[in-house]
Amino acid sequence: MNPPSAARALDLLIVGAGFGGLYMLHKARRMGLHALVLEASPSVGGTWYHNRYPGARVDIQSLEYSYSFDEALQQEWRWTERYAAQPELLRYANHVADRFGLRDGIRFSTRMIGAHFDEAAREWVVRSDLGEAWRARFLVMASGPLSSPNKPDFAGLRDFEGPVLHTADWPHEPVDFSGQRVAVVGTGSSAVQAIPIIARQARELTVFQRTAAYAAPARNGPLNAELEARVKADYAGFRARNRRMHGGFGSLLPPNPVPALSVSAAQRQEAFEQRWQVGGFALLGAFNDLLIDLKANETAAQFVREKIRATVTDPATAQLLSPSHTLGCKRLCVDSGYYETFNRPNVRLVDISREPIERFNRKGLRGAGRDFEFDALVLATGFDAMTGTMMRLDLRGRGGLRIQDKWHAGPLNYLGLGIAGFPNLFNIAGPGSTSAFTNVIVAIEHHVDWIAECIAHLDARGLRSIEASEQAEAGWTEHVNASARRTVFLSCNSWYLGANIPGKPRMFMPLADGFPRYADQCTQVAAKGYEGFVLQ
Ligand code: N01
Repeated sequence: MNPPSAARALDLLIVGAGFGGLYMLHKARRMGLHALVLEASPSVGGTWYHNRYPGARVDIQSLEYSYSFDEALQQEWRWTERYAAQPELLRYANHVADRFGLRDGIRFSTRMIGAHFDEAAREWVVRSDLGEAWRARFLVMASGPLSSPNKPDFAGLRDFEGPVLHTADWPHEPVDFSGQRVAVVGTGSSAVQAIPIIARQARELTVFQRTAAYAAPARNGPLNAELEARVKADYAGFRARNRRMHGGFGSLLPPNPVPALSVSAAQRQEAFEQRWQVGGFALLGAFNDLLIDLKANETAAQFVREKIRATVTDPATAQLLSPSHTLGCKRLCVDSGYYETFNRPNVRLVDISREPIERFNRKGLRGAGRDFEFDALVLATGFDAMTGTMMRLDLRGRGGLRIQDKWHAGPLNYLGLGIAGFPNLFNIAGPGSTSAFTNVIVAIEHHVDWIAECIAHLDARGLRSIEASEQAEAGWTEHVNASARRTVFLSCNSWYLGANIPGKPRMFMPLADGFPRYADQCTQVAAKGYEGFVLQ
């Protein structure tokens, strides 16, 4: 890709108009920078644009999962439910785009396909699928950690005559399963949300499960007006308290600061039960060691298995639905009637853990040693998480270094924000940061603010490039690994590890250290003149 002379010049080129890209654009404009967003879709919203499967909703309370950067915005916006559903989240993203006049800074239906760093000019030359090119001083990847759907290469899938839908790439026209026999492959968060609703519509639903999921009840409902008023009376204080929480949310019910095995079995049961009644991720905060001590974790896992047994009437199905891995090692699902759905006469669960799907055919599939027929197929098979989107790009840094070569053994980075060999490129909510373990809007706002300050720092000093040093990068990679080793997260196969994608290098990608500590580290790096980065 030769740098085209006609390429238009920008301060910032931002990839993606989800929550990260929208705020980055707004922030850049406030700084007087000339910025442009490239967005492959025809509209804003990112993950909430694509994941429109039935039942899609956020798993962090909406009063928390929302922007904090503008007081008027957070005061005026009214969520209708405790956990907003996808259409409402999409309306919110559109509202933000309109309220801050962002649309004219976004090139829609334009996919960024590659970017090469021009060392002489110290600029990125970015190309779109429409053959256009831009030169930008900085490239900001706001393409999202969960934006490349995982579509497994099942044998014979093309032979299947019915519709094949993926939860992360759901059609925009309404999908009506009435009277149909539907198959769902996968039982992660997306499936757990979709299955109860599909089961109510379809004539017959067959769920193919490779690994059973832990799900805690959302206890969703209309947003409590008294709570909303209380939060809005001091929204800034509420946000600040959340930013001091490990995951950037949850200050309404902080974790219990004692280890699980320091109390009696009866006290443990009571603590779990209280949190179960609150719903959502509250369960994981019942004790302070559930995600770092396997024995403590097992007490909570056992509690959930008992709930499954008490809910699902057929003992064999209950047994199959009971996970054996560590609770929370794969992200805890937050559900509305998931386990109950398996009591319906039109729903059956098929274990494919030992005998996987062999192949699809015109009428259905052969798996678990049997043939199954259905009219429509839903793949709820997740994402090539954290790196999938970047690894599909023709992204080349200094000396033509390809991102595929740089990351062949895993996503090396420094602070999650920079990559050695890729000057002036910033990554929002990607690997090496706490993004996947954090209320992602908190993670996004933090990254955008940090990037903005960094650019202001460079500009104030007449510096033209910033690049992570290889030494800092190696240290950070070890830090991310060491943080994971102090937790239970290495005890199962998850997308955090890249284990859901055949052939993907296994490297624990998100930082499990907690948002407050991570944010402090980022602040200190900046305060020390961007220690670990080379500025020129
Ligand atoms: O994807 P997943 P997801 N054959 O990877 C199975 C966020 N999110 O879209 O566990 C058969 O969790 C796979 O099996 P296994 C959230 O961060 C949030 O559900 O690999 N099965 C698994 O059961 C979440 O963690 C919400 O053995 C195959 C499922 O497909 C992340 O997105 C809602 C298979 C994939 O589960 C991903 O969730 C939705 C194969 N070849 C998503 N390949 C909220 O609530 C995969 N599977 C906000």
